[in-house]
Amino acid sequence: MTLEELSQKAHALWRSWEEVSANLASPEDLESVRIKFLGRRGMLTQLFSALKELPASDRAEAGKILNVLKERIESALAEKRALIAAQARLAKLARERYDFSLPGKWRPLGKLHPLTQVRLEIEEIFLRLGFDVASGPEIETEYYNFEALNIGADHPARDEWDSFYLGEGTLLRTHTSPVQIRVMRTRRPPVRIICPGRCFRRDNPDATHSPVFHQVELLWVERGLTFAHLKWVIGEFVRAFFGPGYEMRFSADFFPFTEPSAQVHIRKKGTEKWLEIMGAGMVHPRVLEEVGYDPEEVTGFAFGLGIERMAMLRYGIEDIRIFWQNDVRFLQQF
Ligand code: YSA
Repeated sequence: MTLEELSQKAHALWRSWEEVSANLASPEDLESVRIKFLGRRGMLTQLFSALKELPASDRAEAGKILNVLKERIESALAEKRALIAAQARLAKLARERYDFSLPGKWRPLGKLHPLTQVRLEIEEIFLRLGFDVASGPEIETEYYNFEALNIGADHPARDEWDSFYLGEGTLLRTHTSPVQIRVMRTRRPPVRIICPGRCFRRDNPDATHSPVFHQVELLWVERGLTFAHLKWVIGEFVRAFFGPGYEMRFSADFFPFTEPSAQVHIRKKGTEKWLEIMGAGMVHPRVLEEVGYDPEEVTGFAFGLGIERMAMLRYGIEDIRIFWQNDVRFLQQF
């Protein structure tokens, strides 16, 4: 082959490139054309192989021509590639165009149940006062639910906690007080805990009673605690939770596991009805002895607070049963 012939073939190749490249529309087209011209057996590669057939004096000139041709094809390919990608992006945007005038899909926001909100708020108040949060099982033994709390098998007070028995000395706990025992058996004084949890009693449902309800137990055992400390803690708590618009009333009560014992009622100022929110008292010396504490050395106080009752007073709810009805119109208000 002569230099003249090679130069003509190079021109022909460029013209054929121009023809083909006008119709490229996809990345796949681009790739097949690239292979056809620049691939290992492509047209331009074959021309490069023909260089060796030229007289040595012409090879440098011929090589220059082919290199220029190669660069032009490569840069034309790159331009085409960018163009095709841009067209594809535009087409995608056109397909995905949003119509902002269409009405949206309404998805209701979930919220915490009012009882959960109240429980969290109570926990927060006592965490601030330096109490830990403890927990215990809902299925209890008679020992923890009654006996360790000084309520023997034939103690008349057992009738007050009409229980759901599960057999073999187990029952659904009737109050959160058994957690006091579990905590005291594993810790040495000073002990300062609260324990929120569900309780179960065979109480007939009415406006203020539910067979399943929530309590928060509080227990503080330390050297030198008196009933005055108990009254102070309850007073601080009630003020923090309800604010100034409520009144509190202490009255005497009886629990086998506290001596003296009290109950606390709350009412909204300017209303008639008092609502009992908790039972409380100084931990009975027999209970302290039962867990291996020395009642001569430490004293303690405790209470069991009804969460539903707290929520009823806070939100002016007259009937406890509404908490369990899952009526969205009610729940949405909190
Ligand atoms: C007393 C002394 C202590 O040292 C420690 C705890 C206690 C409280 C005791 N364990 C107890 O359960 N007392 S109680 O039967 O009077 O219940 C305490 C509170 O739980 C009540 O004031 C009330 O707010 C709530 N409660 C009781 N039964 C309920 C109920 N709430 C809704 N439905 C029920 N059936």
